[in-house]
Amino acid sequence: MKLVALAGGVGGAKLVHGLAKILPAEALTIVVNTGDDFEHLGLYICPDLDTVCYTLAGLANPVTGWGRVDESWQAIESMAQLGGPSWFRLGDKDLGTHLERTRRLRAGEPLSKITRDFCHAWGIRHTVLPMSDDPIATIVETVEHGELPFQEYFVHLRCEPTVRGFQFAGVEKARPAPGVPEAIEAADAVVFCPSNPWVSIDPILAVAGLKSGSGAATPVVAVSPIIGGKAVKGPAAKMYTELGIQPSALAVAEHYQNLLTGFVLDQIDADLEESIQNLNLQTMVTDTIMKTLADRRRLAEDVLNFITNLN
Ligand code: FO1
Repeated sequence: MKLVALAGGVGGAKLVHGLAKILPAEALTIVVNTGDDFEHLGLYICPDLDTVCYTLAGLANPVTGWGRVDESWQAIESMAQLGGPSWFRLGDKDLGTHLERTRRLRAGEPLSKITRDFCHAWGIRHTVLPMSDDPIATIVETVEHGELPFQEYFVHLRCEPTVRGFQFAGVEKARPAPGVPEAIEAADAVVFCPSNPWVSIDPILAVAGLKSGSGAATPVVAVSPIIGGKAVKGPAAKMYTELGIQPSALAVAEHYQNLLTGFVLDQIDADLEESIQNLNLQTMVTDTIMKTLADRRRLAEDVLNFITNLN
């Protein structure tokens, strides 16, 4: 089975890690959101791409989910001592990634090629692709501050502003990265990882597109990032509420509805299964919480079994 997984940061990285433990290298292509990317301190930072790669390489910080394990913070702390901006915590090891990526981007190399080389250096065998080599910036429209660049909203303002909507600046001119359309075309199934629908999966769909949906040749399955009305991590549930939608697995299924064949929801939300099936989606109820590596693998196995048994 050839699978394409669409992923944002921490939640998406956990499921693709599980999938990568089961599927051989040629059977899994991971397309990662780059809408969160930004230039900071003169460096080009790709948070979701790095989170996915560090996780697959076993280099991720297990506490935060982002950044590197066994990290030190000397550079950012000496900068803070000088009065420099330290709200976005870049660790010393992580800085090496940003320095080298920025150097190569400035030399004119595309992000997809740099990512391929970094994956090779980190021992990652599965294909990891940025959604695009072109700049696309997620902008969060807020009540209090108007339009905010994503990391300004997410990290600097701790997701506190009230969300009114989103824009993906640059998407009209952007093309999917080389390999993305080909991987989707060749896929036996596409999985939307349990990432934020608004700011992780939607930007990927905005540039990479998918032929919609139920009944189309390639099955598309989403795993809910909302469990019991709450996001496992991050502001997804808060965003739904502020946009006037009650956060739930059903709301996620409705969000993606026209693209999906199947939907995976947590056992806590089993009472929503019938409503989701009424959207003309096939469903699987399982334990979707991924605390351990074994959990990642188990959920990945469940998702693969679900896909194999879709009608
Ligand atoms: N998230 C935070 O909440 N605070 C940080 O200081 C922070 C730094 C950071 C550095 C590198 C990196 O790759 C990710 C980092 N993140 C940080 C996570 C990141 O902002 C978000 O997880 C994603 O953009 C949302 O998926």
